Amino acid sequence: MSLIALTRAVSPAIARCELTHLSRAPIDFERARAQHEGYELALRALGCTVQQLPTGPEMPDAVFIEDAAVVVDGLAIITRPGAQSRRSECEGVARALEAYRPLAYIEEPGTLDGGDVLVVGQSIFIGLSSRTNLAAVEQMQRLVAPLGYMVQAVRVTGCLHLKSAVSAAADDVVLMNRDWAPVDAFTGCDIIYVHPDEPHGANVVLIGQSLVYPTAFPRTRERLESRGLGVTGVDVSELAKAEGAVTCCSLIFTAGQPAAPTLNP
Ligand code: CIR
Repeated sequence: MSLIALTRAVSPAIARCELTHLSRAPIDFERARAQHEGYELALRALGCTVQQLPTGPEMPDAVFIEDAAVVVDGLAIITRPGAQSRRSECEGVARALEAYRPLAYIEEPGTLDGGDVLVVGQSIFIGLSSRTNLAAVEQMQRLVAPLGYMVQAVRVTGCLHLKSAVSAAADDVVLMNRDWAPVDAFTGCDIIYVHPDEPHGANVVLIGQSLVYPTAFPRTRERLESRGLGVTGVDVSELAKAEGAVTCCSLIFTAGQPAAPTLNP
C-alpha cells in the first residue's frame, strides 16, 4: 500500500513563528530549508511519496503541517489550531487532503493542533494542552467513533503538544518523557523512556517498522536501537528553534483505503 507524506515548505517568515516554551533564537532560513530537505529525503528513502505544499510569508509556522489535520483510515479531520496565527494554514491542507479522504472539520469553540493527537492502533490519545481543548476532544470522539476508534483525553504539562511528550515508536510501543504526560494513560503500551538528559527526545516518526529521529538525542537513540528498532537520523536543529520536532513536519498516510472486508469468502 503506497504511503503519502504531505509536507509544506519552510516559510520565509519562520523567524516570526509561535513560541510557547522556548525563548526566541535566530533561525537561519537557508539552513532550516536544507534540513527540511534532508527530512524529506529520509521519508522518501523509507518509501513515502513526498507531496510538498507551497507556503507563504503570512504563515510562519506552515512547515509544521501536522497541526493542520489528522488523517485516519476513512477520514481526514481539518483542525482549528489553538494559535489564531495558524488558522490560515488549514485551507491549503484541506484542498490537498480531499484527494485522499472525505473531510470533516473541528468547529468553534473547539481548538485542536494535530501535534496533540497520537494514534496507536485503534486508540486515539488527545492531549489537553494550551492549544487543544475538551470541546475539540468531544468533536473528535463523535467523528471517529463510527470508524472504530476509541478516543482518550490526556493532560499535558510542561511542553507544547502531547506528541512532544509521547509518540509511537512501533506497534504498541511508545517513546515517552514521563514528566510531561501521565504514564498511566499508556498502560496498554510498552514504554521506552527518553534519556533524562534529553527531555525533548520523545518525538519520533514511525514509518512501517522504521523510525526517523533527530540526531540531537543520541542517548535516547541508543535506547531505541537496543530494542532492535531501526533509526534514520535527521538534523532538524533549526526547526527545533521554532519549537518543532519531527512528526510535526509531515502528515503520513496510506494513499488507498484498505479494501472492505469480505463478508462471505
Ligand atoms: C507552534 O508553536 O505552533 C510552532 N512554532 C511549532 C509547532 C510544532 N508542532 C508540532 O510539534 N506538532
